[in-house]
Amino acid sequence: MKALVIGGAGFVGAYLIRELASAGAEVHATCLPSEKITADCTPHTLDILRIEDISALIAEVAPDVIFHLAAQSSVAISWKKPQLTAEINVIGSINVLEAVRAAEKKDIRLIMIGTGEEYGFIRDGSCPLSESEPLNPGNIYAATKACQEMISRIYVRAYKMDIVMVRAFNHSGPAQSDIFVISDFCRQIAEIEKGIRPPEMKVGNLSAMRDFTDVRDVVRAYRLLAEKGVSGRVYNIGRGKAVEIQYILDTALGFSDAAITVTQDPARMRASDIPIIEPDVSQIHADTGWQAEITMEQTIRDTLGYWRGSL
Ligand code: A2R
Repeated sequence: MKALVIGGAGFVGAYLIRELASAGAEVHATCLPSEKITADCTPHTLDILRIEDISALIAEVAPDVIFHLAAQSSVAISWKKPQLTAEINVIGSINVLEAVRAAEKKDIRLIMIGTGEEYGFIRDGSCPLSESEPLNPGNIYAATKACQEMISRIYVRAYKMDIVMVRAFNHSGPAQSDIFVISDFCRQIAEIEKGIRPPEMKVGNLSAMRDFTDVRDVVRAYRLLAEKGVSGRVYNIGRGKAVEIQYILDTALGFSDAAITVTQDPARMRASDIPIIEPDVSQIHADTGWQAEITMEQTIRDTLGYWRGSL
C-alpha cells in the first residue's frame, strides 16, 4: 500500500506514519513549510488551501490511500479564530476532495478524519451514540468537521468516490499539545515536580464526561479502516466508555508524590460545554475487528513520562 498522510507533522500524523510504515506501507506525508515531519517517511510540504499543489502532489505520489489529517484541530482556538478554522477545515477539505476527484489515478481511497464532537448537544439517553444519531455540533470546530463529513458524503454519492469517514472521539498520548486535557494535567504535574511551577493545578470543568482512547490505538483503527472499512460509511472511533475529567485528574495526581492543590481556572472553562459524549463503537469492531487495547491509566502514565522527560 502506498499511503499519503496530509497533515503529517501533527500529533496524530507522527503516530500514523509509524503505524503505516510498520505494517509495510510506503509512506509519504505532508507538512506546512513552517513545520517538520519527525517520523520516518518521504516528506513533502503542502498547504491545503492551495488546491493546485494538492493535485500536483497526488500526481507525483500516486497514492492508494490518502489520510486527511490536516486541520485546525483545537476547539478552544476555534472559538477565537472561527474564520480560520472554517477555511482550513472546510475549504481545505473541499480542496482535498476536488484534487482526488480530478486525479488521473481513479482508485484512491480517502480517509476523512472527523470528530466525536460533531454529535454536540445530544438528546438525553442517546449515549452510547451510534453513527445514525443526528449531528448537533456545539462548537465551531465540531461544526466545521460535520460540514467536512457532509460534503464528503455528497462526493461519495455524486461521484462514486471511495471515501471512509471517521468520527474520532478524544484521543491522547505522549507528545500531544498541552492545550488538550490529559497533556495539560500531565505537563502541570511534571512542572510542579521540577519546581518550575507552584504546587497548584489549574483545571477547567471537571464534571464533563468524555471518551478517551490512546493515540496508538486510534492510528491502528485508521490503518484498519484503510484496509477493511466500507466505502461511504462513517465510523465512530473510541473506547466506548466515557469518564469524568475528574477521574483523569485523580489518576494523573495518583502517579505523583508531589503535594498538589487543585483550583478552577475560568480561562480553562469552555464557552459552551456538553455534559457527556460517549460512542457506540460496534460498527468499526464489526467491520475491522478493532477495539481499544491500551488502558487509559497507561496513556496517562506514558504522557506524564513524556513531560517528565522533555521539560
Ligand atoms: O496548525 P499547525 O501549524 O500545527 O499545522 C497543522 C496542520 N495544518 C495544515 N496543514 C496543511 N495546510 C493547512 N492549511 C494547515 N493548517 C493546519 O494540520 C498540524 O500540523 C496538522 C493537524 O495536526 P494537529 O493539530 O496536531 O491535530 P491532531 O491532533 O494530529 O489531529 C489530526 C486530525 C485532525 O483532523 C483533527 O481534527 C482530528 O484528527 O481529530
